[in-house]
Amino acid sequence: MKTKAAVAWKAGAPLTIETLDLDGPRPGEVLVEVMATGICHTDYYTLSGADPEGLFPAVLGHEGAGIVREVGAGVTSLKPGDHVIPLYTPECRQCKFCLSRKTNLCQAIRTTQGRGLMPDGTARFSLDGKPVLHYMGTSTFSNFIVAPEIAMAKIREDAPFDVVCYIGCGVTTGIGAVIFTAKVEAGANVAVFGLGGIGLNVIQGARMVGADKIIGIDLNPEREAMARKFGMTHFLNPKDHPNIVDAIQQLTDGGVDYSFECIGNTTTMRQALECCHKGWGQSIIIGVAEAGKEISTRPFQLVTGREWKGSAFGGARGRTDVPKIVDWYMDRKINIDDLITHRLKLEDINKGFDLMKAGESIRSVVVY
Ligand code: NAD
Ligand code: AHE
Ligand code: ZN
Repeated sequence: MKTKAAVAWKAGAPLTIETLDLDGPRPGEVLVEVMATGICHTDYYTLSGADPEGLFPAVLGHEGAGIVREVGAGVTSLKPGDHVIPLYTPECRQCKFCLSRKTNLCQAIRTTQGRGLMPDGTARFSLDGKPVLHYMGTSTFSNFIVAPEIAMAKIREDAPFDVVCYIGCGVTTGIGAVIFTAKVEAGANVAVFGLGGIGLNVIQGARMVGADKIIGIDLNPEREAMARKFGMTHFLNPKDHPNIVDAIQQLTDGGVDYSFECIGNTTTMRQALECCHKGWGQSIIIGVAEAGKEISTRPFQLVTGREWKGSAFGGARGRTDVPKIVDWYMDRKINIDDLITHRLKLEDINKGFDLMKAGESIRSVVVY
C-alpha cells in the first residue's frame, strides 16, 4: 500500500512529505493507521545529527496513537479496529529483561530497531524501490506503519488520539520517572531541570505523589506560569542564579531528595546530581545528551550518598502501564490538554520543530 509520510533525508535538513510504499505486516506484526503524533525533542535530536544511532533516510516519530487495520500471522493480542499506542520500548514478557522484573528495557527487538529495521532485518517503507528506514520501531510521522505486536499498547476506544498520543512518550516518561523509576514519596523535595514536554510531566507526577517543594529550573522565563499550574512551587532561572546548586540547597535545607534532568545537557546533569541531599538524594537522568558528551562529578558526591540513575520511557512497561495512564487521563487524574500547545497538519511538521527550537511550544501534535 501507499502511505503519506514526512521523510528525514539527512541530518539537519527539513523533512519532506512523500508518498511511500509500505509492505504489509509479516508474522507477529500489525499494520496501524496513525491518527496523531506528538513531536518530541528526541526526534529533533536525531534529525539534528547528534544521535549516534541516527540513520537516514528514515521516517522519524515515536509519540503516536492509532488504529490497527490488519494483523499478520500469529498475532493473538490485537485485531483490526483496536486502538493502540505504538511503543518504542516494547514489552515481550519473555526476554531476560522483561522476566527480571528489574527493568522496562525489553530487548527482544532492540538490535534491529536500532538499525531502523523490523525484527526480520528488513524495512517495510520504500520509495522508488529503495528502502526508507524505520525509527525507534515506531515511525509515527507516517500515516500508516507496520510494527511488531509486542510494540503496541492496546488502549480504550473513547480516548482522543490527538491527546493520548503524547502518552506514547512525554507523559509516560515524565510521570513514570517519578513513580516507577524514582518512586518519589509524599513529602519529598524535588528539583526538575528543564520545563519542556518532559519536565512538566515530571512536575505533575511529583504533585500526584504529594511531593513538598517542587523546584523548576529553566532558562526560559515563559515556562514559569505553566509549571506553576502543574504543581511547581519554586522557579529558578539560571540566568538569575549563577550558582544553581547553592540556590537549590538553600531552598531545601541542604538539597533535594530527588532531582530529574530533562534537558539533555551534561552540565545540568552534574548540577542535578550535586543539588541532591547528602546521604540519600537521587538524581534521575532523563535528557538525552548528544554523541560524544560524557558526564562527570567528583566521586565524593557518590561516596557521600548521592545516587545517579537514568530512566527510559519513565521505567514504564508499555503494554501493561500505558493503558492505565490513558485511564488516568480519561478520569482527569492527569492533565495533558494544557501541554498540547499546537496542532498541525503533517505538511506543516517542520513548523513543529521550529516552535520547539524557539521555545514557543510545549508539545506540537500532528493530526492526520
Ligand atoms: P523540550 O525542548 O520540550 O524542553 C527542554 C527544556 O529545557 C526547555 O524548556 C528549555 O528552555 C530548557 N533548557 C534548555 N537548556 C537549558 C539549560 N541549560 N538550563 C535550563 N533549562 C534549559 O524537550 P523535551 O521534549 O521535554 O525533552 C527533554 C529531554 O528529554 C530531551 O533531551 C529528550 O531527548 C529527552 N527525552 C528522554 C526520554 C527518555 O526516555 N529518557 C524521553 C523523552 C525525551
Ligand atoms: N539513540 C540514542 C538513544 C536515545 C535514548 O536514550 N532514547 C531513549 C528514549 S528517548 C524518547 O524520547 C531510550 O528509550 N533509550 C533506551 C534505548 O534502548 O534506546 C543514542 O544516544 O544512542
Ligand atoms: Zn520522546
